[in-house]
Amino acid sequence: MWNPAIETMSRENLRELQLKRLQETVALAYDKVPHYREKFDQAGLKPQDVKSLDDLARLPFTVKTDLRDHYPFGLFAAPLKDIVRVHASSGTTGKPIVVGYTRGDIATWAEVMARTIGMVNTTSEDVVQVAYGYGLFTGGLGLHYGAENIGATVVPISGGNTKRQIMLMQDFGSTVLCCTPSYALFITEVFLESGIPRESLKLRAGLFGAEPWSDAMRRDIEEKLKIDAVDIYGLTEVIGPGVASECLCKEGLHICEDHFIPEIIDPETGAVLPPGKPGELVFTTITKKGFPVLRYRTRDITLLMDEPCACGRTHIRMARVMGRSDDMLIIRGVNVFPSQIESVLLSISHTEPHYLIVVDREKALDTLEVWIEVSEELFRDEVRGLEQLERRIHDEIESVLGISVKVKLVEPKTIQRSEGKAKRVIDKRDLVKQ
Ligand code: DLL
Repeated sequence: MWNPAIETMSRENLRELQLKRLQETVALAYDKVPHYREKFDQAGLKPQDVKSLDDLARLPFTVKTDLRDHYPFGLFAAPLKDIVRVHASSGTTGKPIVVGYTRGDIATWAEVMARTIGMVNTTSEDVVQVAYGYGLFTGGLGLHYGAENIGATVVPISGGNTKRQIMLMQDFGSTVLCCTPSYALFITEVFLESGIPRESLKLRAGLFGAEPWSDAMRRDIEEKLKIDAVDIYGLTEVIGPGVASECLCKEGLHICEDHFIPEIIDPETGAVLPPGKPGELVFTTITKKGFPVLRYRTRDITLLMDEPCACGRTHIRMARVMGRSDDMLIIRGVNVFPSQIESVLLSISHTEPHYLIVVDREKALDTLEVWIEVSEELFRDEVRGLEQLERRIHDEIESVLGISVKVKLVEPKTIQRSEGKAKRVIDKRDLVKQ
């Protein structure tokens, strides 16, 4: 554990710390950011109205379009001379959303990232290969600063050039791999094909996140690569990676609650939901000075788990992200999350974890087609085997979703591989609308 004093602190002390920091952050946002002041004024609220943690629920939400409307630096609470770094991610229009960090915020980030990387017991003896993209994306530099903070040897290779990733992993003795789960799969595939013996790698753990993946995909990567794979979560608007990460119990992601307060809300009504109930995740940062956010609606759907964790950490856990309230597909009136389809596909043998979901509209009727790669041996096998598999996938997806889908089995390597976040869904209905 990187910071046992904080990571195992009593809930009571944690709540006390949260309240003090929340009050400071609300005052900072009100004083320094005209947008927050206006929202507070409209709601008839003053920073002093936050007297307990329950008062958080009275504050207005912040949404992605607020960031767009104040592009690029309008929501910064510190002058540019105090901002030492900016990062950005895609917005709802052509312009990205931009966030800024003071020197202190970078230190906070390196702290929460050290906790994240420490989840797999990383020490200064480890060699950490950072294969997340470096640049405006927060993945590369986030993991980089965290690993350096621990004192591990960092290999800042960034994403791409998969053969070279494997060569350096072997030559440098990388023990921890950091990248998106879809890229981890791609690396695994190239590694298995290379015929390089597993013993020549020292790899023991992977920190995979930045996109949704399933437990089934975890097992697949773990078995093929013979490592522990944990899920790490974060978003640019809050800080980047380092918001929440799984410990080796692999039963939910601990949220760094001394820096970020989570809430789950009903995405329709905005009402706060209790632990155990799925809804939209909302975050309030309570230590950031450059870019504080109050009640930021992530659009990610998950639930909070407040039961104690076997690892001894006291910070609350969130379940794996189940989907997004905005990229949930509605097919013939039925809500469909790509993760539901992924889980079915990965539970079936002879299929590879590479798939694509294609949504279209034929004569006003939505169609859902799932492309899935099958194993080489099966593809060479007789047609009957393929037909049986197609039917099985069709039936299982239908029983989970309650709607029928068209299944298309494709040859290995047909679906484009990703070196960053994978694109799993093509919704042609959007193209029609434009
Ligand atoms: O993806 C930060 C990050 C980098 C997280 C590296 C983990 C590792 P953004 O590009 O702003 O930031 O995208 C944030 O990605 O709201 C989720 O929808 C999704 N996401 C991130 N982590 C996970 C995860 C980074 N573990 C958006 N599971 C978030 C599912 C994830 N979705």
